Amino acid sequence: MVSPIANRLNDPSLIQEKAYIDGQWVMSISGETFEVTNPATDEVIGTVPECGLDDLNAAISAASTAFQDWRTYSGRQRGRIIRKLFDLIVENKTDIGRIITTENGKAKPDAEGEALFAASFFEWFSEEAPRIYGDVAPHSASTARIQILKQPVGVCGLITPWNFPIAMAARKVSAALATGCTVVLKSDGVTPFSTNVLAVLGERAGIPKGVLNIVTGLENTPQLGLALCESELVKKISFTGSTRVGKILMQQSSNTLKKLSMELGGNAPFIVFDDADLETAVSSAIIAKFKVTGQTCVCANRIYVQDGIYDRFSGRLVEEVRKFRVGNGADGSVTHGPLTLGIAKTEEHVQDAVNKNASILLGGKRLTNLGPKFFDLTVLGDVTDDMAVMREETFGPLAALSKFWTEDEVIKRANSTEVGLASYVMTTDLNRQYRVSERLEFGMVAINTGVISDPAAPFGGIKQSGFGREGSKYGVDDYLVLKSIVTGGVVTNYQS
Ligand SMILES: *[C@@H]1O[C@H](CO)[C@@H](O)[C@H](O)[C@H]1NC(C)=O
Ligand SMILES: *[C@@H]1O[C@H](CO)[C@@H](O)[C@H](O)[C@H]1NC(C)=O
Ligand SMILES: CC(=O)N[C@H]1CO[C@H](CO)[C@@H](O)[C@@H]1O
Repeated sequence: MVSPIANRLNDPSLIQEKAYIDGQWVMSISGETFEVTNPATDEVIGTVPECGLDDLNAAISAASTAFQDWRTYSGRQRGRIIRKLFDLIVENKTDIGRIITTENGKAKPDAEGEALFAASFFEWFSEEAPRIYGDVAPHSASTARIQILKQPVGVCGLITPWNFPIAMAARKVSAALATGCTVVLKSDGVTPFSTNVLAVLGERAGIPKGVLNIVTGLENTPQLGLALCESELVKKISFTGSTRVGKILMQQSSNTLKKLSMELGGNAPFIVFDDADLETAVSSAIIAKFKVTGQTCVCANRIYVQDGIYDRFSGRLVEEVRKFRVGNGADGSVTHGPLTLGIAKTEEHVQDAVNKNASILLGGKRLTNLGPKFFDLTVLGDVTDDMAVMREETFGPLAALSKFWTEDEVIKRANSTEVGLASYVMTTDLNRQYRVSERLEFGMVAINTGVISDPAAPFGGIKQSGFGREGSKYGVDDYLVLKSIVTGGVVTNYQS
C-alpha cells in the first residue's frame, strides 16, 4: 500500500514505510508492522516495521562497522556532508511540514517551523565539525608533555519523541555525526515518517551507509530501549522524553556504564512582573504556552502574574488567544492542531483546578465536533499551588494564571519543583532580570521572550529534568571523550 500522505507530496520518495539499516530500507525480520494514524482524523496513513532485537542488532552492528571509517573523516569532510543535509531539509521544508502535520497533528506554520528548526542544527554542527579542538597542557615535570585529544565516543543510541519528530532527532544526529560518531536512532512509534526523512535526505547528502540507522517500533519500544542500553557496542545513550522513562534508561545503562544525555520533563514557570511590557508579556506567553498546542517540554506550565498587572494581563491574554483557530492542522487557517496522544491529562487538570475554585476565563472543554483529540485553548484564573496543573506538566493547551505579590515569593514558588528545564521572566527592570534569572533553579531562563531554543544556545535541564546539553558550542561534548597523551623523557636543551 502506498501511504496516502505520499500523494500529497511534491517528492513522494520522502515517505519511507520501512526501517533504515546499513544504508538499506528494510522490513523487520519478523515481518511485523504497525499502523501510523493521523491524530486529526484517526485515519491510518501508513505502516512501518515493528522492529525486534534482530533488527536492532543489525543496526548496531552496521553502526559499529561504519564507525571505524566515519571517525577517520576530517571534521571538514563531515561538515560538508552535514551542511548538504541542512540545504536539503530547507529545500524540502514544505513536504516535511506536511508529513509532520499528518502524523503529529501540529498546524502548518508550526510544522514548517519545525523543519527549519531541525535544519538549523545541521547548519550549526556543520560549522562545529571542523572546530573540535583539543588542548596542550603544561606538565608538572619539565621533561614531559601533555596532549589532550577529543575523540568520538562511538556508536550512539538515540531515542527521540513524537512532539518534534524531526527536530529532536536532528538535534542529536547532527552533533553525533559532527564528532565522528555513528548512530542507531529509535524513532517514536507515533511519528516514524517525519524521522525517516532524515535518512532519506541524509543518504542524498552523502552520509555513508551504516553511519545513520533508524529503527522503527511501537509495542517493542521498551525491549529496544533496554537492548540499546545493555549493548556493549553502544557507547552512549541520548534520550529526550519523560523523567519516568529517563530514570529507567539510566538504570538499564548502569551495567555498561554508558555516557548519557537526558532531556527530560519540565514544569516551566512564566513570571510576569508589574513592570513588564504588557504586550511583550502577552505575546511571549502565547508562544511559550500554546506552541504545538501546549505539547513541548519547555511550555509555560505555571503562569505567575504580579498583583498589579494581573487583570490587564489576563484580559489581553484572553483577547489574543480567542483569535486562534483549533482544527485539522492541514487546513491553512488553523493555528492549533489536535493533541497527538489525546486529551485526558488536560481535561483532568482543568477539572481538578475548577473543583478547587479556579475560574475558566476561556475554553475549558473538548471540541468533540472536531474529533476525539481536540481541546479548546484554555485560560484559567485564580489558580493556586495545590492544583495539579501547578505541580505536573500538562502537555496541553491550558494556561494557568496564578497571582503573586513579591519577588521572593514568586522565586520560591517557581523553584519548588523537582524538575528544572525552562523558565520565563517578563520584566523591564534590568537589575531584576539579572537577580531573578540567577536565582531561578532551571537550566534555561528566557527574559522578555517566549522562544528559548536556538542552535547557538545550550538546551538542557537541571535537577530531574536531566543533564547534558544540546546545540551550542557545548553540544559536541556529549558525543566526545577526552584522551590524555603524556609524553615523557623530553629533553629540551635550549643552549644547544
Ligand atoms: C471553593 O469555594 C467555596 C465557596 O466559596 C468554598 O466553600 C470552598 O471551600 C472552596 N474550595 C476550595 C478548595 O478552596
Ligand atoms: C529557589 O527556591 C528554593 C525554594 O524556595 C530555595 O530553596 C532556593 O534557595 C532558591 N534558590 C535560590 C538561588 O534562591
Ligand atoms: C518539494 C521539494 O522541494 N523537493 C525537493 C527536495 O529535495 C530534492 C533534492 O534532494 C529536490 O530534488 C526536490 O525538488
